[in-house]
Amino acid sequence: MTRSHLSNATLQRLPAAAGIPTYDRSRVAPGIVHLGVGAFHRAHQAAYVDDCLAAGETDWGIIGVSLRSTDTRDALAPQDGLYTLAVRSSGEEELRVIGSIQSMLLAPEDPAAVLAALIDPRTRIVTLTITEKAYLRAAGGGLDAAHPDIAHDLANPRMPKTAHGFLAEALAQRQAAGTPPFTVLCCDNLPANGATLHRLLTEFAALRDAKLATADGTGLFDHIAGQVAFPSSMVDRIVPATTDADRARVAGELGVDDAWPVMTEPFRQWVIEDNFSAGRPAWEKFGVTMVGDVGPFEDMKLRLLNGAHSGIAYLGLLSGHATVDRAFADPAIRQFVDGLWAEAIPTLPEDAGLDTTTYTAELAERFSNTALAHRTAQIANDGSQKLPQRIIASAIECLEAGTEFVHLTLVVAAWIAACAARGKTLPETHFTDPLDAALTALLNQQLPANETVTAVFDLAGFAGDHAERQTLIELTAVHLVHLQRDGPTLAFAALGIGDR
Ligand code: CS2
Repeated sequence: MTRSHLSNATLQRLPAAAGIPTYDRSRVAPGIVHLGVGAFHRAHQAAYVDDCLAAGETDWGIIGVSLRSTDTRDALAPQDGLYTLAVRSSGEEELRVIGSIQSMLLAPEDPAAVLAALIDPRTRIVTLTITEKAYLRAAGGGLDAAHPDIAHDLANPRMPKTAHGFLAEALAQRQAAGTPPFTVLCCDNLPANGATLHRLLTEFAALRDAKLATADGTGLFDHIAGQVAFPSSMVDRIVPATTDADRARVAGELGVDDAWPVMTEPFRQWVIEDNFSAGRPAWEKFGVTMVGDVGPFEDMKLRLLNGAHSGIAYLGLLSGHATVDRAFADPAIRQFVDGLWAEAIPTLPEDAGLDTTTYTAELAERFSNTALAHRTAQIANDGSQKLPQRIIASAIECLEAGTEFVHLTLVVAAWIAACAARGKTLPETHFTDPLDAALTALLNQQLPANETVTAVFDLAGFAGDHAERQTLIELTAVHLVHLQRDGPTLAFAALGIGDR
């Protein structure tokens, strides 16, 4: 007998232990369009919005947009946008069905429908979690104008592929129709994420204005530069990829199938700059921190949580640990993370009221959550896009301040060594990176460590043309020599991290 699936029709049949939307979903009006409906969005922003809807703020429903893959739409459309959020801590699991995603659109299939949602005057906020690489930054940090998708979007403004193309066309159409612009709320792990997206989008708009010959002072560039709000935000919740075992367990609990339940931890945090031009939900009632400047929170999260995550991922993979909790239980890696935090903490502003002692203690607990089984290979993806804000930024600040460090550069060396280990001690596609083709070609040459690191810095644009770039390269190369000679054991020993 096939089991029925999660949908509006089966909601009321779910066991009492599973939380379900307590509001009338048919009365919810759309107010947010979200680009990039991955598991992270569904565990984070969509859950906060679900709280708002339940509290009666019913005009902030979410229209979800997938920019590339069909998976989420295929899973959620037959379920009326419903899915289960499984909040897991060691020994406990709490299930909650989230109802805030009203509909799902697939950009490659129907770009016109996505644009229609974006220009709908009811859409007052556009949120994004499209991952670091989808911002299409060139090695120097500016917009990668040579990227084929950017060229495509400039040539076909009404059939865009990229987030930049969609946002630009929608903002242009709203401007032409006299509809006020939506607020663009970036929720990706980029430094100054709102300001970064603002800069990239104005670069895109300038190219577009030039192409459409509207650079007459009334073009899109001026509109986006002057009229559109881009608050920065810090988002935090650990969301491991869902496994088939998770699907089976959740279906067993609910008594109906859910094609794609989302796994997460109890902790969640969202800090947002309070700069919304067209209104916003009263998120502060549901645990969101609204601030004037999110910078210190973002840096703390990127450098302490994500920086440690990348270190745990690459050193964990090289040490044979498949999950974060197992890697973190390895005394050498645990000690390494403490050393990394000790180097990164002084780079954070002292006067911003950050409590790094409590924060790192909380992180240690979160990384030890055995119920999450957060795979090191998942975090290892896209290192070239992640390391600049997680690791390189701290290292540069240490160099500028004249403080010594050794742990930060070991993360960079471990990334390079883990890339080189693919197809050897690690499966070929264990994790991927947008620079894989060039990286693999380079690593296959088996150059001396110093040359390898220099070439990797060139490829990924690490440290740009910073005066201290060469020092960073040399410090990284020393670790790479150790890793190549005898794996993490020797690299740790060189840091004084003891027998394992
Ligand atoms: C992780 C993040 O995959 C990764 O790179 O470091 O996804 C991390 O789990 C989240 O940022 C936590 O908020």
